[in-house]
Amino acid sequence: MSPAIPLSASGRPLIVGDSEPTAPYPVFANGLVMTGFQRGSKQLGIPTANMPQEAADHIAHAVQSGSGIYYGWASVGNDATVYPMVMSVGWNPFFKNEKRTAEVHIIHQFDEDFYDHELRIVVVGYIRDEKNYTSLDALIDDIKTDIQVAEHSLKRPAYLALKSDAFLAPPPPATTNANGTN
Ligand code: ADP
Ligand code: RBF
Ligand code: MG
Repeated sequence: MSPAIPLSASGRPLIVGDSEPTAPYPVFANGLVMTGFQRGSKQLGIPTANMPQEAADHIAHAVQSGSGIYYGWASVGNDATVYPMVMSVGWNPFFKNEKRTAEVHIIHQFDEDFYDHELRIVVVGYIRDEKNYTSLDALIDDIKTDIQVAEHSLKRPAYLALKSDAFLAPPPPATTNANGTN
């Protein structure tokens, strides 16, 4: 028998999906970080880097259900460091958005914002459907559990392997020609 799947305090399974990513994952996307709705996600401790519309639409079409909560790996700008991430794709029923968004919360404390920097992501799996909530606290609690789910689920070897995918490497520095004139 395989060992029992650990549960969150709220009773959700902390490991989701198969032992390795299955189609359509992994899904790759990149784009420059946009300004979002400035709803104070940052003040709530859960800043989300918003993908440009084309990237959001690409992700929504590539992942299994068009909207939902997903997890994977992310890197930013010229930095090669790869971090775990959780992502919300959809219309945020709690806030009644009119456009589809893909918002990435990187599981790392950054010293500075990175608007306009390139965000590269590898989506490795699905966590849950988007929900509507009666309180902001309930939404925040679920996001905190999503973070735990991502951390646990990414430890499996086939998921960990994608952390070193070449797609997440920053673009090579601009080269200069032999006499340095370009
Ligand atoms: P917005 O409504 O503009 O998306 P947020 O409150 O969601 O504002 O903050 C998002 C911004 O915070 C990101 O665009 C990024 O520049 C910055 N940021 C800092 N730390 C993180 C993080 N760990 N994950 C995602 N974004 C972060
Ligand atoms: N918004 C919703 O309306 N329903 C959700 O179920 C939901 N889940 C989320 C899960 C994660 C991991 C993240 C990062 C965001 C989620 N959001 C959800 C989006 C949230 O409403 C948005 O980030 C707000 O801007 C938070 O203030
Ligand atoms: Mg945001």
